[in-house]
Amino acid sequence: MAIESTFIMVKPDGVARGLVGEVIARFERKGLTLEKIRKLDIDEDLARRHYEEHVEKPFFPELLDFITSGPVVAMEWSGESAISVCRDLMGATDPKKAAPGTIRGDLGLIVTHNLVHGSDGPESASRELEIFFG
Ligand code: D4T
Repeated sequence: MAIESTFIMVKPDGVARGLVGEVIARFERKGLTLEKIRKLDIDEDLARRHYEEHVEKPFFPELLDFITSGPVVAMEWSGESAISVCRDLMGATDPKKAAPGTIRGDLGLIVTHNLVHGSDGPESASRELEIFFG
């Protein structure tokens, strides 16, 4: 048994579309446990810290505009292999390519507006949980 904690965020498109409950329900039905949750606005400083590995990428300006465009819902989820299980439930980064049955595959279309973020490994999980929950 490897119980992990991971950072999950419903992005501004998911909050604006009223899909917070849908996302939470999918993780809950899988058997994961919601540990912490908060709604907040992301400012430019926080966006640059959270997306530090993407700051130099060509898509960063668009990502920055989007992630600061409205409130997000930040969460900590725990459970057996929670990091990879959450990534699997979310689906591929580009919703056009994400498998049906996943959050992005069922509910998204455009890569920038891909509804959710989930930590991609144990180091990013602890870094991101520290940024959003201290
Ligand atoms: P996040 O970090 O949001 O969970 O997404 P992923 O882990 O699945 O994907 P990522 O880090 O490669 O991308 C981060 C974020 O940038 C947006 N993005 C990505 C974008 O707007 N245009 C692009 O071309 C790419 C590759 C979507 C997710």
